[in-house]
Amino acid sequence: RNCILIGVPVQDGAGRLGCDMGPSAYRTAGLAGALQELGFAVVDRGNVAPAPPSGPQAHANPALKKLAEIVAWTALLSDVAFAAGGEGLPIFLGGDHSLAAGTVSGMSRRAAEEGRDLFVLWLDAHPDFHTPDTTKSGNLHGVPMAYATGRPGFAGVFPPLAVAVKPENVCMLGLRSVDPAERAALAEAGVLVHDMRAIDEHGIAPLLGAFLDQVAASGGLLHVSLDVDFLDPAVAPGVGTTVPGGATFREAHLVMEMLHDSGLVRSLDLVELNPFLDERGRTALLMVDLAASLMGRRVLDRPTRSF
Ligand code: DIR
Ligand code: MN
Ligand code: MN
Ligand code: MN
Repeated sequence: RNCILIGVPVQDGAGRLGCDMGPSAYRTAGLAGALQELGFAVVDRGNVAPAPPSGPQAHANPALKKLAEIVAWTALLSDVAFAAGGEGLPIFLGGDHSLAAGTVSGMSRRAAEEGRDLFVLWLDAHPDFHTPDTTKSGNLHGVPMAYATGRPGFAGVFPPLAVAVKPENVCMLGLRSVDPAERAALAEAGVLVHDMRAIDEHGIAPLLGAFLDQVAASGGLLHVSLDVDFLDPAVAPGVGTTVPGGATFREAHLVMEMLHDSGLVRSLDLVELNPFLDERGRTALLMVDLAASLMGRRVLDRPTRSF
């Protein structure tokens, strides 16, 4: 019942400033106290930071922004996640979504160390499945899942990947903004993707439930990466890349409570919160409530599924 909070104030992967304030906002919104109330021993490690790169890193795609900086964050976070994943349940307080290049690759190595597969639940409006060659915006928060699943285009650019996540072990939920190059790459890789239309047609519970059954059946570890823009902007305005038509307050809570009941979650990213764009902390508070639900806060007791 160890919970490790790790602040990751990276903002160089996003197109605008402000995500560096995310870790402070989660602390101000009471994340540690909420977890302690649920019975966890909480250790807040403070914020981590890589040494600044000595100079820019060259690449054929002139659109790329802050490549050397994000490469440094990825190398650091991969080691931090691998270590923390062996000591308790790490919660990475972003920071923009580029941090997942490090956290997912580090947790993948951790799972392999235990002789198991890493599974990833990606809750996001975007698949973040660009490579350094295909991104048009050049914002590197758009590439972490392509990196972590070992897509071509990262060799000699990003840190070498110890253990790639199998694309079929990834479930993306909530997609509604997918660039053409990402759509093609997702289909080719065989990632399980549920866009908002799938959620509307089937409901979110059966889609998530089928994935959790798959994780349980394989005995894998589950990493959850929650991007604020998974949520509808009406309930979560504090993010730089709002996309209309996102998950509702109730859908998001249902996802978190199902994740808790599964007993499968080993690590969590809370990413893309931009406190500069928030309304009096409401997005930070909602993200804390969702994290608490994932960690066991509930209305009435229900049987926990024992896998
Ligand atoms: C878009 C937006 N696909 C890009 N990506 C993200 O810039 O490549 N927004 N991750 O949050
Ligand atoms: Mn994202
Ligand atoms: Mn997003
Ligand atoms: Mn709840």
